[in-house]
Amino acid sequence: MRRKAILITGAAGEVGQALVERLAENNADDAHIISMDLNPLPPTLAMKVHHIVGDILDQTLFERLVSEYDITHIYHLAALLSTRAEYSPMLAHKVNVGGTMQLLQLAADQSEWKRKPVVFVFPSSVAAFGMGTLENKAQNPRPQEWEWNNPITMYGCNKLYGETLGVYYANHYKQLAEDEPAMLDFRCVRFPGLISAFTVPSGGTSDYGPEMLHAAAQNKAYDCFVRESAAIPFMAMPDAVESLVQIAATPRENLKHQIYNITAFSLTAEEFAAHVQKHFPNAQISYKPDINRQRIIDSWPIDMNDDAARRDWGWNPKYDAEKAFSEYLVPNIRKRYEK
Ligand code: AKB
Repeated sequence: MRRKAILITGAAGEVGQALVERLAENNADDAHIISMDLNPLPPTLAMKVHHIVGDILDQTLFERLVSEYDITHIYHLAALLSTRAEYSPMLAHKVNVGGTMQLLQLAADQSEWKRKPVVFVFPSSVAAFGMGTLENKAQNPRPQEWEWNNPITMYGCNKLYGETLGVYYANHYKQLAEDEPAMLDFRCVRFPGLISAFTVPSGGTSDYGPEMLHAAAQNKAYDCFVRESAAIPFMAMPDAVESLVQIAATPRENLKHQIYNITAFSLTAEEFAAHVQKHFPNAQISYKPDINRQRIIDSWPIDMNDDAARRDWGWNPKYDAEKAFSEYLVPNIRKRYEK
């Protein structure tokens, strides 16, 4: 019999590393964890899971995997982020759309073969929104999932299409009769900008927040690439990881939707800097807006309406801004750079 396994793609990225750590410590079914990325995992993590250095576009790799393992859950995290994707739109489309399609097809085939849906967890992003103008942004601070879906970045377009493909595979692929089991069980959260104490992001546009903080902890001056008043939603990494685990574990019948906004707190760049300066009073932060990255941040909402996630599966972030800085980010970042 094939061994039960959880597959995590993009495992060497920021969310990936935190999720690997979390699931290696505790996953309800004690399933085998297979992580995959183009890059190796840090050695302390690699020893906890079965890590494969490989490309999500490599079909033969997946054929081998499913011949050995019964994949019950897929956390598909691999993606090029918003700033990076603007520089390489073809590659972004290939990875973000082609990779998602490849994984969805694999999940659908496995679900059909086993006659039991594979749980497919897909992190989407605040980048799926596009507010059009700063006036719209100010007047509509908490869009619902289906509102303002007009992304202006390749990454945002890719994420929105990934969501649509997930819903298609789950609900419509092969035009199932009503009594047939679903092809796969697609569950998606839209993340705000994420902030980790242990990793520094790269290639994203919300990166100015974490970059500012990590720079201050290392006594380095920081030029923020957006203006003081730029506002978007954020979340501390432990909450992001818990949300993925939590939505995966929620009984299907409780989920009234397949796509959920989730968020924790919203800050302007200036408010973010004030939190940083409260803990690192010598932090040198100045503002040198980059016109292209500023445009991206201006297109994202100030906040997101996550009422549905709170109602359907009990989403409730542990960290508001105050607590995120004082209890998670600052103590761990201090330790990290003291070393
Ligand atoms: C990015 O900035 O591209 C990401 C995101 C908000 O999805 N951090």
